[in-house]
Amino acid sequence: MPSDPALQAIRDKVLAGDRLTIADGDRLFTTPDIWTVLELADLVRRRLHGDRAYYNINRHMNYSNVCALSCKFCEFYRKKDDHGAYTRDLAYVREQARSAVNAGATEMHVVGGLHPYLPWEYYPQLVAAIREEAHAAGSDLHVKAFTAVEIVHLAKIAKVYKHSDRASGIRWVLSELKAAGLGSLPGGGAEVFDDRVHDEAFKGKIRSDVWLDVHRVAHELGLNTNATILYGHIEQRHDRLVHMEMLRRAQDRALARLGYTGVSIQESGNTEARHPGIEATDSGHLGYAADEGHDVPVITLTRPGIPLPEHVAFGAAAHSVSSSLPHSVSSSQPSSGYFQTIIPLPFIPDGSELEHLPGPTGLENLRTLAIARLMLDNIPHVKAFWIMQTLGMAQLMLQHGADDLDGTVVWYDITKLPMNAQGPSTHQEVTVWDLQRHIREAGFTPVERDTVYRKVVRDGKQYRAAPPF
Ligand code: V47
Repeated sequence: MPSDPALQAIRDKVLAGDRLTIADGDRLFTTPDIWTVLELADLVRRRLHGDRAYYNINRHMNYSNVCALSCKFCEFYRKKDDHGAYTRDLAYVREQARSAVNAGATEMHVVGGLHPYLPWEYYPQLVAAIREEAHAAGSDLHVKAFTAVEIVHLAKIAKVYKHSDRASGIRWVLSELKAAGLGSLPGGGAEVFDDRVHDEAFKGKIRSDVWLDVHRVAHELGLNTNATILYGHIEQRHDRLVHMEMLRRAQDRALARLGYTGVSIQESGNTEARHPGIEATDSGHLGYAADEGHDVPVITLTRPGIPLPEHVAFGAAAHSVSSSLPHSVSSSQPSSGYFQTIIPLPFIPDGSELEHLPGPTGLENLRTLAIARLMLDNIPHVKAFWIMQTLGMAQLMLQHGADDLDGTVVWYDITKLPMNAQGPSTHQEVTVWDLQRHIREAGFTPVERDTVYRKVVRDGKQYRAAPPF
């Protein structure tokens, strides 16, 4: 029984697996009864994933920190002649791929700034180089690369981007990268889907409509993608909910495209019931293509007793990726075209133009992640990215909505560790043993996954992905 009576109706909805509205989300953000919020998120998380908590062995690689943009929240970017600016050549990329394979990694997460001078050809070559090196070393490495704003940048430098028909240029770029071996898109660059916040904090970046277009086209091409929300800076809590609603609607569309119409649709001819949340947006517009019509069914994955659809069930797409190397160098690991994971990213002010802001507190981080689990009832995974949340907080998050920690990472350059005695450090590595220790201590069973959430089975240095259950 919640100590805040206003949470009772929300609790009933969560127990029944009904979709929450933005107004419900507002209440979850303002209630003093945070423990009920956290408990409900845990309930949903366990419904989806039981006591499993996922991690992967991965490497993050930034090909360049040179960026044409100057986003206020960003500490990563440099101008071409700035001290510390770097751009990696393909020899470096190959060396990183070899070292990742030697360490048993299954994933290379690759992002960079919007480089003003690198030619288009560099990017497919980069993807192919990683794939080739991994194969030459007798292994497979999933390339999860390029945020939506980078994809648009690539379409511009490849001279295929038309404002009148941006989807076709985006499709061309993604198809070329997929042919080179791209396996999925990371969730970065979404920030907060709000025009006011966009114009104040990251004006040069693409807006929500374009970000969502890139992900839609990726889904149409059969690539899975992730989504982030960067919170705790100049946005309002309500903005976070609108962001989640926009993602939720995009995911309804992606799942409907994959043929899910009957999972748990809230049957109603009433638009508000089919898309609860629309009524609660202040501006009355959600700013992207989903506004074109509300004919897409609501598809929740979190109803009790309803098995996850085949594509999103953990391990369902499994097949061997061991030394027999069933994939050609260019073909990527199987994906199917939807949002896999939401990753709430707490704003870390250090070194950015918004350094004067305090950044979110621990409880705010917990609450935001729990609300993401509750609102995003059609996105299977919630990641507590330990690099930004810290491993200690990530443990608490596993108990309140998160099911995934990301991976071993090693070098991370977007946000740096401020507490290193030598100054800010990009070396942020944990061992598999340490990840597992944190997961076990939080009361969960550690499960190594690959990028598309198949269980990884290891045999010495070889690994394969297999259905676990
Ligand atoms: O896009 C930039 C954010 C993102 C700051 O897809 C900041 O699996 C906090 O997207 N404080 C990059 N955040 C990270 C990212 C990510 C990380 C892990 C896994 C996945 C995935 C994606 O970091 C950027 C931006 O939104 N960011 N500066 C900052 N000062």
